[in-house]
Amino acid sequence: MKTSTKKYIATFILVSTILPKIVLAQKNLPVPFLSQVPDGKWVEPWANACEETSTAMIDFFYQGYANNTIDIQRAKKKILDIVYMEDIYFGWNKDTNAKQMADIINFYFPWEAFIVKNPTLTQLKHEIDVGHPIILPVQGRDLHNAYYKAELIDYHVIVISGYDDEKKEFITQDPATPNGLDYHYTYDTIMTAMHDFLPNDKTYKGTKLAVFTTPNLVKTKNSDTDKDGLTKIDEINYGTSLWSKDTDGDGYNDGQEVQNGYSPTVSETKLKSGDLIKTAHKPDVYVLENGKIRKISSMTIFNMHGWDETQIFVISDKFFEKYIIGDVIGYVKNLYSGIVPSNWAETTGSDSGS
Ligand SMILES: [Ca+2]
Ligand SMILES: [Ca+2]
Ligand SMILES: [Ca+2]
Repeated sequence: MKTSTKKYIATFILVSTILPKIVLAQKNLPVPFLSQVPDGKWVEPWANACEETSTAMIDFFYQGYANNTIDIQRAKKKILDIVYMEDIYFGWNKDTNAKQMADIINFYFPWEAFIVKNPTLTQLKHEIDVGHPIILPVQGRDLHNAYYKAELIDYHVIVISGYDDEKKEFITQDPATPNGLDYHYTYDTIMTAMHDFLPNDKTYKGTKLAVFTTPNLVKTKNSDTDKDGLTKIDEINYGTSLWSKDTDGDGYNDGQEVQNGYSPTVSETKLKSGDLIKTAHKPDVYVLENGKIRKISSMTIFNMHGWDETQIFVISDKFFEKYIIGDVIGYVKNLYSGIVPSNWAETTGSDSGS
């Protein structure tokens, strides 16, 4: 082998082995940051909502939301939903430990959580490398965060979203301060502060563990925590709630509706005049009017009425078939302005096809 060829190979090996390490030295997953006090007021349930807020951040992450795109109302609703899940499952919501957080996730969320005791630095970083943020219970005062309120010095929960090998720091989403977005703590600080909850200010003696997460459903896909006859994977496919038996609130359980061919997400019995409907398999949109349904002849007519696609209810074929079909909503001629939409009887059903 020629010397120049050897040099080339040596350089190639050097570059290809060192370069990936340099690139991986810093990594941060786009977990959207949420404050546990969305309104800035340290009152219940928010003052004790670090566990729920950490879970909510990771849920938004697995739903594909990037950094900083969650509005306050949406954040509040998600956190309150989790408080409600804890109330219905445990009968209380304050200070949930690692196992209880993992249980709530595994019961009610479309992703999974599992506890790893005494995780090493390498294990924690590996989770970030594979795209899985971590929920970390800590002894709050060990984080030495100057922004904290005094009452947070015992049990606290944060999200590890990234790491920086050059600075030897974890990048976290810390819900206890408005400055918690991408908050850096040293590796040593995190490894020291890591403790599961123990009551009576004893968290510093709690087990060292972390709650790892994964979007892959393995253990829980066939579970039916809300006991409505639909498994977790069914509920995800039908878009129904994992923690409510009756997603659309019409008095019929999700499983019962699916089994009988009705929509579990649209309260079909409560549809009223003016509502827009369609079925899942056909593009035609209809407006409900005095118990009859009238087809909207084109997108132009739809837009001229000021309707919006988000207003359309996708109903079951079975319920659709119960309706009497009325006149099409099409064009009417207007001598002065040309063509205007009509919502009333003299329509012809003609369609420009536009
Ligand atoms: Ca279910
Ligand atoms: Ca359900
Ligand atoms: Ca229902």
